[in-house]
Amino acid sequence: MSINQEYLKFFINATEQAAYAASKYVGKNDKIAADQAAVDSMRKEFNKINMDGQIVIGEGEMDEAPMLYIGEKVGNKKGQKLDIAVDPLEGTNFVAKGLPNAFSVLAVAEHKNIFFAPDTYMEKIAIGAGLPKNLVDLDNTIEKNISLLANAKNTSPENITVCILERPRHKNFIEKLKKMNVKLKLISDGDVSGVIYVVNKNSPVDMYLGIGGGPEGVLAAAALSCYGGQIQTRLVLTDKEAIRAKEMGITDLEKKYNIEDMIKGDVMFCATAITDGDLAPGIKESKDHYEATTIALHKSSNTKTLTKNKHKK
Ligand code: VTB
Repeated sequence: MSINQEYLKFFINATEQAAYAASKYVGKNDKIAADQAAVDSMRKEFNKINMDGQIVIGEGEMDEAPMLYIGEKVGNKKGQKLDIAVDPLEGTNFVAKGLPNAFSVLAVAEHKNIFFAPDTYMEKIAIGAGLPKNLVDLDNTIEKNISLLANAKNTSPENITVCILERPRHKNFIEKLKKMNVKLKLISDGDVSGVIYVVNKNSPVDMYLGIGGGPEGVLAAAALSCYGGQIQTRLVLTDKEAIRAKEMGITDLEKKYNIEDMIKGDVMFCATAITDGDLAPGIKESKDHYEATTIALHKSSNTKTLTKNKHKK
């Protein structure tokens, strides 16, 4: 089975409406209001869609998030049974501070085909398309992964660019990468985009590396499954989170997840830029309209587009 292609335009519309709602808060230094606006708007659009949808990655668990919580049913229950992962505002800091690279993001698969990732940290390593399968591995040293990738690309480490979140937890990684003379793209937030850079022709990134959010890891895996790149991940759990993960049915807490472990079968992925970014221009407003640009992917129909749409305000 695949996801009916008709759905793509409705999901594009959902991230575009959410992106527009969040765009009202660009530079307003209010992360919570921006996120809330995106969530409200995305949820409203979902409930207009002919689908029997369920949120599997969302704003949190039912008791902590009133909207788009994990397990929430969305849609009018009449169409296909779909599981949806959402990050209505990926990069709340970017919107609050008026910085580039904020997106509204979602991924869709058929029921039971998205990994129920708990909202914890996750180790990630991602590389682009057209490389040998399982080339790099989270258990290799960083030096080994870089040299494997450089060899496969017929180049040397100084020509390899690695994207990584600039965080104290990555100090060691960053020092080792500098020693190898690798080029760095240090990002302050937004590792869904960080991972997508590895398959983006305009952004010269060869590898994404480091620890970021688990839900963001699954969303990025959805995008890579459409583009053909590779990502391997592993949950990073505190003792309390480990107990919760077990309750959620995860038996092997050390498991390394590849794309097929995180997202199976057919996939749709939409990411609408809120502020201008490396992957797409942000929301542009005129008096009566706004224009949104969305990365729209559908695996089974091999759709990989950057679509621009005009909406009435
Ligand atoms: C990560 C990353 C996200 O926030 O979750 C990060 O995956 C949070 O990391 O893309 P810290 O706790 O170190 O801030 C983002 O950058 C934005 O949501």
